[in-house]
Amino acid sequence: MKRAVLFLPWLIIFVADCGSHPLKIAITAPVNGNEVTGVVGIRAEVEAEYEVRVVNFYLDDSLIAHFDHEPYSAAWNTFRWPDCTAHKIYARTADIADQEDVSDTVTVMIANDDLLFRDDFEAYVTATYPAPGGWLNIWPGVAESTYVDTLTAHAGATSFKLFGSFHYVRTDGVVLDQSGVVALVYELYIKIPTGSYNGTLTGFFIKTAPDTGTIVNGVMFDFNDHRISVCGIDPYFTDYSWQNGLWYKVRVALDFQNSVMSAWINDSAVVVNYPAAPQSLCDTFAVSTEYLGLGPVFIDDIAIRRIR
Ligand SMILES: [Ca+2]
Repeated sequence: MKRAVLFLPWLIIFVADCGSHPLKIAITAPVNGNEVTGVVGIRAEVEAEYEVRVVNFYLDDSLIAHFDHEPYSAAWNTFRWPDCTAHKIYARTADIADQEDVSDTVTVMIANDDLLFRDDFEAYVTATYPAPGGWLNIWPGVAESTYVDTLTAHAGATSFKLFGSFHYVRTDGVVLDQSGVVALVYELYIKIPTGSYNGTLTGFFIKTAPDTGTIVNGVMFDFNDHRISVCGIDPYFTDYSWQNGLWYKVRVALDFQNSVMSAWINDSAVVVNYPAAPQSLCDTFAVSTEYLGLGPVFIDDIAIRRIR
């Protein structure tokens, strides 16, 4: 009798272990009930005893991302959905024993308001190209060195590194939906690190020939004289000089009705009501390295808003 009591706990533990190989998935971002703007990171965590075979993300019951390994992380460009709409996000997983689990559903509201575009480069998997955010490559530069990087950031953990060479400018852009827009303002942060022999241009890209292009309604950090110039219809050379290794805030306001632009560097006005190129040339917002430069340029915290 005494011996049987001693053996019982062993039996209970053995039986419980047979049926317990947990598989559990949860959405860790975004947060349920929150408003979201710009490019949003969707992330999930899985608790599993067996190897995870698959993780799928669903947005409003449509499959939007499929993973067979970590990280379970996808970037969602909310500008492709109407503003002020609610959306459901959940994830499903299965392991190699064909056990399955479904996460709780997260519901978020898109609140882009006057934003035409915004990207802080935090939603992407490190060392990947930010295509899910709507970015497209225009000129290749050093393609293998151009990606979302953790080396430096104006805010958060990551920024977008563009790498240009002597022979190949690196240019990337985002096509904006400007229906109904008569004026806009864009802001971004730019850093050219110490040791980079490069400059940068940001503004609106125009292709002038199959293999040439230019930037209008923008700002240029020239590596030859380390001065900042403004690119309206014609260039305007400011007295503002820039240094390697620092983040600069660039802000440009465009009034298409009056065809003028104003620009600020670190909140100091460098030009006011300068003649600007027409809106018909401004469909693609772009960031670029400088022609004949060599090295990286970092970009972070871009926001483009309509002015009503
Ligand atoms: Ca960032």
